[in-house]
Amino acid sequence: MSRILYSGTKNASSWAFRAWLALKEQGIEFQERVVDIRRPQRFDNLARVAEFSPPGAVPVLVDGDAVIYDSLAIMEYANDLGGGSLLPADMKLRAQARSLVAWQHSGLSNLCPRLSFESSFYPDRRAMSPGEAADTKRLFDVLETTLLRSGGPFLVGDLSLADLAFVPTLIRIMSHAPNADEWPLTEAWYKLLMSRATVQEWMEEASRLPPVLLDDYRV
Ligand SMILES: N[C@@H](CCC(=O)N[C@@H](CS)C(=O)NCC(=O)O)C(=O)O
Repeated sequence: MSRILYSGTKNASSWAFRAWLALKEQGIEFQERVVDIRRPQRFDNLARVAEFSPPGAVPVLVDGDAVIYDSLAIMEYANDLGGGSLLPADMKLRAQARSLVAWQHSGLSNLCPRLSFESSFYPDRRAMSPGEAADTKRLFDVLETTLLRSGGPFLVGDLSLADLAFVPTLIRIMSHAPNADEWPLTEAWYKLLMSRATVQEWMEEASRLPPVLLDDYRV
């Protein structure tokens, strides 16, 4: 089997998590090579990735002679390989799912930037700042409305790339905001996603790793 996913340290690599999830959810076989992206070895390791993948970042999927980089491209490829079941068949619903994925990919990376994916695994997590609570409310209000419109339990129809793209963000936020009573549909959706075997497999491995401490978490 020639398909190789260059993934990242599991408690530090939210983008790799998304690509990995889409492949796993589609039942696609692949070998996984975990690239250690912790400092200082991060720089040498990613320089080696740059020898075959222009961005020099993870994730990268190498499938025979195709080098597919960026989590979004890998998620779409996983969906194609698996027959398209991770995007709705209806064109408008598909566009809605892609809008959510694109928003997560291009705009939401700056949401609560100091609540990194790494910080979800810290044993002593701090409280959210007022700004982080406001960012969370803005996002969760949208998710709640989206779930109300879809009728649940997923954002758009069946489980889709949109749900998977949000998993690491939900983990970052929910590990710092245990009370989500204001958004019952979002909380139920979060619990449903967390109960999936794929998500549990990643999180169990990630939880066993030594925490990756980042300087800006507490300042
Ligand atoms: N837009 C890229 C972002 C990938 C990314 O930032 N990956 C991190 C690890 S999670 C990385 O390898 N960063 C190294 C770098 O960008 O120099 C994607 O979605 O795949």
